[in-house]
Amino acid sequence: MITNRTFTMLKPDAVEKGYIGAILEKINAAGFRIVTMKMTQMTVNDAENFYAIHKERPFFGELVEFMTRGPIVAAILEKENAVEDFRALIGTTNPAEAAEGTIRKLYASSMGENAVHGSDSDENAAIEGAFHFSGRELF
Ligand code: 3AN
Repeated sequence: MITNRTFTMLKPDAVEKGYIGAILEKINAAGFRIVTMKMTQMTVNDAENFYAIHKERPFFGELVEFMTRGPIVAAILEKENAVEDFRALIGTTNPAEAAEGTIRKLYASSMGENAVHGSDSDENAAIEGAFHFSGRELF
């Protein structure tokens, strides 16, 4: 099923560096509506569950440590073709290869600390959004 929603997290590196406002501005300017948003911090258990798909990858431990080291901003975003358009707005996983003007090009420092998450499919957008938000928190 194609939906018009995606899920994002502004990761601990972006929050630590004070980039929340600048990144939200890019998201707004690209035409996304913020359906819901909150600042929260994932526990180790949360991060292991959220990234369970990467469990066997060599960087899994590093990823969990990074994602739990400080607060994140979680949000559900709405726009036509949301998943694909948001992936284009954030740029490639490796910020060194990201296109000019993308959020990762502007604000990320490495493959691991890449400032922002964007769901890779409509199915995962729904799963990831439900991980962080209850029905009462959707506006
Ligand atoms: P994306 O976030 O672009 O969808 P994925 O799904 O391949 O990338 O990886 C999920 C997260 O795992 C990335 N956002 C990044 O934080 C981390 N990650 C991916 N590849 C590496 C790597 N080679 N070394 C360290 N961390 C990585």
